[in-house]
Order: sequence, then C-alpha cells, then structure tokens
Amino acid sequence: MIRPLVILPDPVLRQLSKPVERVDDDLRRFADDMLETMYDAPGIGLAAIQVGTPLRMVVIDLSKEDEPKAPQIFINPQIVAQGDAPSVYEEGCLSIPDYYAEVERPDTVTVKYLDRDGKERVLDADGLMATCLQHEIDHLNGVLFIDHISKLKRDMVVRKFKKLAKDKQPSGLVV
Ligand code: GNR
Ligand code: NI
Repeated sequence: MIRPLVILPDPVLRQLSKPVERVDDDLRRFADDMLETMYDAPGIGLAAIQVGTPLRMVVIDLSKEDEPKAPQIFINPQIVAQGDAPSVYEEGCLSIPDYYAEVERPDTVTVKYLDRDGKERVLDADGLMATCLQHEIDHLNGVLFIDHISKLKRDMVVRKFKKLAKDKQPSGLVV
C-alpha cells in the first residue's frame, strides 16, 4: 500500500522517532509499504516518519533503473563510527519536493542495525550509501537536510513550502 508522504513544514517531520521493540510480520508489512511508497515517489531512501510513523526504521534502494531492485531495511540504525574526510553530495528529500542543495557529511559511516529478521548487522558504507544513511538517520531524529545548509537558504525554502501549504488550504479554494 502506497502511503501519503508528510511534506515540509508539517511538524511531524520534527518528531523524534522511537526504537522498534519487536521485529514481527506487522513491522515487515509496514516496511514493504515504505518500499512501495519510496519506489512510487520515486526515491532512493525513506524514513518511517516520512509516512507519519515515528519509528526508527529506514528503507533504502540504490539500484539503478536498469538493475534488479535491491531493497534494504534498517531497523534501529545507529552510526557507531564515521570517517574523518568530508564528502559533498547534492541532496534532495521526498518531504521537500523539487528542492536540491549540496550537503557536506562524513564520507564513510559504520552503521549498526537490525535486519528484517531482527538479526543484528553492521554495515561499512561509503559514497551514496553513506550519504543516504546519514540523511535517513537524521530523519529519525527530526533533522532535515536543509538543517545542514545556510540559514538564508533554509529560511527561503521553509517560507516557500509554508506558502505552498497555505495556498492548498480549503479556505483558499475558489470554485
Ligand atoms: O530520494 C532521495 N534522494 C537522495 C539524494 C541524495 C541524498 C539523499 C537522498 S534521500 C531521498 C529520499 C528521502 O527523502 N529520504 O529521506
Ligand atoms: Ni529525506
């Protein structure tokens, strides 16, 4: 089931997500909904809070269009180590549609998490996977990629999305 995305400036995006306590069939079904929503968007990652559920779960698929799908589920992901070198990527976010900006983050991260069977795993990530995992884990803490750009740019984006949300209010509907 494709779920509606939560869009800036919805305060839900600023919530702190809670650890998953049990990896069961309900959770796996929810993860499948997240993947379906991410593929539909389309995006390369999605945090549960982006569909309104404040749980510490992330899905990622970095496969290219002409490659087989490679869905990955990260439950309760934690960054346990990060590289010293910075890396800059142009980031976007499904909760901030059509806005892109360069963000600097550590170039590598080691992430500890539970897989879809509830088994503890450790992943050493670099490149786009390192960037994406940091972007998604930020979401679990109520942090957005625009929090890593200049205040001037951030204020411009937030103002634009506030106006878009206001224009979409039913009160502004002219029949
Ligand atoms: O689809 C997405 N693309 C992307 C590009 C660069 C860095 C991070 C991302 S994640 C984003 C999907 C999303 O909003 N995940 O939270
Ligand atoms: Ni995002």
